[in-house]
Amino acid sequence: MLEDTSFAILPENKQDTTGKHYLDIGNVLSIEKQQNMYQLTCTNGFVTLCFYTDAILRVVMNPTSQPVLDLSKSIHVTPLDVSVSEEDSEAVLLLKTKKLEVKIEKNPLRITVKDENSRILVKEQERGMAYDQNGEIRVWKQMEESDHFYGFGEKSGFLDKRGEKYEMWNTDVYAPHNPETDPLYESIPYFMTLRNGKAHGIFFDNTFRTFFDMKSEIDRYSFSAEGGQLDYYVLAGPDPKKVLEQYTYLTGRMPIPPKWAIGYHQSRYSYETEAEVRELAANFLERDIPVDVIHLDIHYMNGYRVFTFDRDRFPNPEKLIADLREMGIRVVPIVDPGVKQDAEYPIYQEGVQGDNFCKYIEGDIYFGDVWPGKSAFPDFTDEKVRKWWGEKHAFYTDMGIDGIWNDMNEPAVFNETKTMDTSVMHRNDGRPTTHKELHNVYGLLMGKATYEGMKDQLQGKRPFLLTRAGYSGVQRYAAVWTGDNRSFWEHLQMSLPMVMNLGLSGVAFTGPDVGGFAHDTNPELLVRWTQVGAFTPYFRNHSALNTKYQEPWQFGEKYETIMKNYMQMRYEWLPQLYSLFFKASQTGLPVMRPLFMEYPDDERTYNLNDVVMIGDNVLLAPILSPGVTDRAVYLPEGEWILWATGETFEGNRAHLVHAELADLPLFIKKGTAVMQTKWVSNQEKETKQRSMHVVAGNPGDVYSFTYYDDDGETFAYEKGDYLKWNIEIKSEEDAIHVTILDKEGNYLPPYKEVDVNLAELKPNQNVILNGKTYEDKQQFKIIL
Ligand code: MIG
Repeated sequence: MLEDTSFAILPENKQDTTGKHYLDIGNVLSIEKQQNMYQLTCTNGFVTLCFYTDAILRVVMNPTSQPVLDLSKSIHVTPLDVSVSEEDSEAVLLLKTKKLEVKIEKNPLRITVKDENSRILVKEQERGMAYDQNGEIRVWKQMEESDHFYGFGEKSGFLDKRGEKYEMWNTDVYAPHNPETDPLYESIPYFMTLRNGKAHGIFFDNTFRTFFDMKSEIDRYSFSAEGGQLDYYVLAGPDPKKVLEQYTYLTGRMPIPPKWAIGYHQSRYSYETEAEVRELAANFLERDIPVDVIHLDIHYMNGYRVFTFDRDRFPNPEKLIADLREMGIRVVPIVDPGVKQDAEYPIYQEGVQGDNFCKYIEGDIYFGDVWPGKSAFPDFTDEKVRKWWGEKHAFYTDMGIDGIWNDMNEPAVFNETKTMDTSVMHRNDGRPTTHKELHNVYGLLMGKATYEGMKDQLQGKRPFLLTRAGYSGVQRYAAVWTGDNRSFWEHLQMSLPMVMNLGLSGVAFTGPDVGGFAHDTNPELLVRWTQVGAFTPYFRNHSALNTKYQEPWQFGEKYETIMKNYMQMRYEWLPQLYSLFFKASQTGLPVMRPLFMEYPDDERTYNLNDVVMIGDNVLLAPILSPGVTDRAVYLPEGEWILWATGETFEGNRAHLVHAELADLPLFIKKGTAVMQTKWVSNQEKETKQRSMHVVAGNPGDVYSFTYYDDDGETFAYEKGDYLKWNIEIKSEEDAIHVTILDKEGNYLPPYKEVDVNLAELKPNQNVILNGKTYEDKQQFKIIL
């Protein structure tokens, strides 16, 4: 293709970075206050401002008419009643809430937003809001020397996005996933700025193709879209956690996942027959290697028709699913959006007869080539179609399936543009508009249809959904895997910043294909990747057609033993991970996170790509290169205990840590605790044992955390059937206090006690549990 040659850098392709061809919004001519909205009429357009909370400001610019405020596909809250003080003068309108100070300069319109301490969050100078005659809209903001940028959803490359330029346009990228490969499958037009240890966020809620440019100019960044309104939210922070809470307040948080979904998933494109799947499952059981899910990729279908099984390959899927369930394993099948054009295929018939497919304005169905050949695509922008699609999932749930894998939902189409014709006219719940406008939300809305449909069918059980494409808010419906990576060490390395930035973008439940999808894996890479996978929020090993098989036993016993050990470790850590997922469902905070989230004042964490945190007290420094058994590990302030050996490492500096192939450098912060269980067997995953591992700290250390548990598979927690403990660990000169500050919920777990193990206790220190001193300090129990 021509783009792959030097033709791509033709002189005519030079882009205008000066912004000269844009028309500025101009001066403010009048301001009208309507309820909680400030409506500005300007020389060249209209702008509305509105506070959603004390800490969240929305700004909307429309070049030609009053802004339309209810178009969002991801905002699921309405503005609160925020009290705003106003100071109006000829040149400036000043608006103040408890958390924000908004300065609106009128000639021309320039907006500066400060926080309660008069710290500047966003500021417009020479350039502000503007647009061009093709409908592109754009805004520039001042960029400080100390700004670091994070988020942007699913992007390759390093953690800190300063100096990058990104495009949001959901795209199926089989290869390559290079640091500059952009866009990928997800579009999350949101980012967080860290400036001198304080953070604020911007959510640019525009579903057209959008751009974020932190590269072209030294003191300005900008964001723009190919069409629509300039509609964005400023989130006040002031720290990374608060920004994320604010962002997920707007776009929603993940539901508590079923426990089985946070276990290990085994996948391949494809396990092609029932016999193969049975053998696979038997292997896991015989070898006592944990697995919760086996995925069925496209070969299970009859001619790639969704909602069918190929009965030659899978003669009795119902029985297969039931038998696997006995073994403690679930089946998750893939479901793509493309519906094969086939007059004899019921789904196609219903789709045509019910008028459920995407169409051109003239009324013809849009067809594109995907796996089944010529296919039609459900119009998920329509409530009626979403319901239809959701109900169709009874086909799977009736068989005992409670998880679905959505792929190709960018939507991917085998053609030059890789997707649907942008002139396709979506119904959009009564407000018809083009695919150009709704492309980026096609996957999100398919996810909504699928998740809600599954939830209805499952009658009280939690569905699991995995998706490739999405938009802001995707966390409400699905986990996200990072698509078609390769079995390269570079892709193992890149998976960490990718997962961290997805987490910083509100999507806590993510992970890469462990072992790598395309290309052939090798035992060393697979082992190192499995060590990381054991701690990524989503843990699935997946590989492509014609590549080496990469199940944990494929490379012999030596490697199998190591991988099995880490996979069992995943299950030992599930009580801790589950509590963190619970937190994510409440606050939006990610399970795997960058160090700066916990240590925003520590500059050395700002672009740290190879060390990650699990929650706020566990740190992972995996080996990410071949042949390496020693690596530098930067540890933030505090003292850190190497999990495997109990050795103490001082924080605020780097250490050289040794790790043989069997070793994973995992640290826990002194003075904190984690919850654990024991691995029993695949059939007995709901274990009857719980323990709390406490590491005594230094005098004065106080740590509090939440332990959460419930039945792990129903929505009974909504009615109070859960267990929630807020626990405090306090270290003193002569005692360690373990105190359950409060208990909540009616859930009666299968365990009746929690074993408490204490590490790092000094001989003169007592252990005081809920105010009572214990004799046997090493081993004692909390009775439920
Ligand atoms: O590459 O369904 O990303 O996980 O195995 C074509 C086959 C389509 C892409 C997915 C991959 C999956 C594959 N799919």
